[in-house]
Amino acid sequence: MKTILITGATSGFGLACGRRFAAEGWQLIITGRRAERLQSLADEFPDTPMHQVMLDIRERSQIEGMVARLPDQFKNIDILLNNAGLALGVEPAQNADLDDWETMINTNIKGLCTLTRVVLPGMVARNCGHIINMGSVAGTYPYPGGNVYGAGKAFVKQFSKNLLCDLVHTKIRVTNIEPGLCQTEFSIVRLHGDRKKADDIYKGTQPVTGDDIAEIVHWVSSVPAHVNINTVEVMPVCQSCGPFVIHRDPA
Ligand code: NDP
Ligand code: 8X3
Repeated sequence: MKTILITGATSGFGLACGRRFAAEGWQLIITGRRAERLQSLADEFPDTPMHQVMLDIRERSQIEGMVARLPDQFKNIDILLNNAGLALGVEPAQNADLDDWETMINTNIKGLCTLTRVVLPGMVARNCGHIINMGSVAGTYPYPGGNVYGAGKAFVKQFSKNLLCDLVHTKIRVTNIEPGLCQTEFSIVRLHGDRKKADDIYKGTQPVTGDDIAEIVHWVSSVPAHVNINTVEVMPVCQSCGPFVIHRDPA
């Protein structure tokens, strides 16, 4: 039975991927801070072996402890899905909350790097595995208020490509998924719990869903073993890029 470790399996993409891989007969290591949500995912699939770990990805000691204490049955990780992450705030840089910036950096960059570093030696020793990172279109296209969130996803993009360089002599695959407008709890979190404002973001659109992303994550992992999907950029059909903005001084 193959094993996938999913960070952020309590909501959105991670939860949808958990359901998808469980339905495909994989066993799961599911992580997140909300233990009751991990339990309810496990309850949905009583026949699927699921190892639940309440984990704050910002804490190196928790990551090291989780991997060191994996039960034998779950030690050989086939896919690491580095999905846990968040955006906080939409303020311009000069007004942004430094605590929000620190949380994004510690979650989206530090947490992702630390877990990757801790899991990789096992994959290299077995000469197999797949690291799937959750990047974002924000890592490629700048927008007002994207500041540290977008810069963090640009880090994830480059980290993914650099991993491929270090692992070129192995059979390990690395993929960066870069979604655009998707409806999950993402906007509620970004807007500090303002559900009305979060709902407004999706008004009149048909956003990408968690299930759509789970389909893509499953697809990148099921192409032939000699094929590496480096990057998948995905937007809903209703989304595109804007023109350059030019500020002109009054004549
Ligand atoms: P959700 O808010 O629905 O899910 C985020 C997940 O991340 C939750 O399971 C949450 O778990 C987990 N998480 C956040 N902080 C921590 C932490 N400190 N420790 C452990 N887990 C944490 O959002 P999405 O599913 O949309 O987001 C998943 C990923 O996709 C993120 O990396 C996001 O940046 C990225 N993304 C999202 C897009 C979107 O529009 N939705 C588009 C592009 C990329 P818990 O709170 O239980 O700890
Ligand atoms: C989430 C997509 O455009 O809100 O990463 O930054 S966006």
